[in-house]
Amino acid sequence: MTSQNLIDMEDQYGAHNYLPLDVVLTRGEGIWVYDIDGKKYLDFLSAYSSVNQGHCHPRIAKKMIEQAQKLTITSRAFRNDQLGLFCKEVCDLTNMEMLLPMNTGAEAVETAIKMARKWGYTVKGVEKDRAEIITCAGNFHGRTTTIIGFSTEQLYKQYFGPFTPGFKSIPFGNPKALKNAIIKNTVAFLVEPIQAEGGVLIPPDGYLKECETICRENNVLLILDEIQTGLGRCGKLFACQHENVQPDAFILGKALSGGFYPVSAVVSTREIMGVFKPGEHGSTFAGNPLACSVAREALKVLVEEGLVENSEKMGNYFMDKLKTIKSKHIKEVRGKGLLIGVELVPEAGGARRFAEALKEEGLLCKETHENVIRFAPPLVITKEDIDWAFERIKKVLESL
Ligand code: IF1
Repeated sequence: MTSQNLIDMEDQYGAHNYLPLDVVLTRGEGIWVYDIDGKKYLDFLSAYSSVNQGHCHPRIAKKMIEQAQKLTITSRAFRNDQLGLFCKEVCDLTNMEMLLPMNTGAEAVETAIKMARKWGYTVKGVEKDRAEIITCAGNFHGRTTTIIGFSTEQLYKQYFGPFTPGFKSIPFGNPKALKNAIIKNTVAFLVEPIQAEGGVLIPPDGYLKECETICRENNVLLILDEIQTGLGRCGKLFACQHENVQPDAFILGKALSGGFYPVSAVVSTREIMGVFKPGEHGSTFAGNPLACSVAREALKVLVEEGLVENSEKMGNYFMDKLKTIKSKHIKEVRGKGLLIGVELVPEAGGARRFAEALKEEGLLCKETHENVIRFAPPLVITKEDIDWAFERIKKVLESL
């Protein structure tokens, strides 16, 4: 079958909820992916930061195969010999006390919402069914009906209502707005340290720290969605460590499994996570031994291979180079670690055509919103690979 055959089949039988670049990939290794004609591309999206460890990392692949031949799932009706180790290891990394495993990011966000509400009613003393959670304009936390209800992006929510009540939206990056939005029934502030989908939006320095203080003063939980910004992506293990912030809960996903398997989690303190009692929450696949074993190895790889440090180093190196490009299309280059956005001026004709041109040069990336090109390669990238990519990026941005 040719690429075109496969594209046509996907478009005929698959729902059209995406508009992918027309490249049909069949193999991946480290930072590289290969299409069915053998052409190779540098992956600058990393499956939205789920392959921080690089595609098909051999250590994680080996673990996955070993565990798949041993025991894959027990359900939570019984215990398995991987879950406790997984919980402990993630708690140690996050300086937290208890973990609740799920599968996708959106499920973990839903879990954090339930946790915060129950904490509000049973610990903080919020009036029955009146709990409020504050979220930010421009957020992206997933696709469930509750989560899209507090999205501010029409594309994600139009025609999918009615929505779940109990959420209040404030502008991102403005601590005063948080302070003013808090009422006695506020249980949590749910926020991304950097809004990736929002266009790689980096809040003012000190924002998160101020939010932490405001939350503490008002007995409101600070819940950080580090599904995309965490696990080394932004040059620290967690993006909030740039400001020495310790949230009340982390929401993790994506790279937690190195891209092998959907694994997500909420980690928090005993006081907060302790609100869940048997039967109140769960999922068939969550916490299964295959997921736990893969995730444990993915985290070991991240730490033992120094990927967090590499993200910081390579991120700075790449950013400095990008800033030297002289192109009439570029409005701003911004980012942290290896989460970098190049915002184009409105006259540039949209980021999509740049992504298409970069694809021809052997680089895969995706526009976010109209005008931002996002660069987020696997964290195993080397200086030489960045140099190779940079030449091509420069060429496209200066010549198109
Ligand atoms: C799609 C975006 C990225 C996330 C944060 C929760 C979730 C995500 C911060 C939900 C998921 C994804 C999902 C994917 C596209 C993608 C995305 F552009 F839409 F925003 F990465 F930038 N919190 N992000 O980024 O996790 O349930 O998907 O596991 O929905 O098309 P999930």
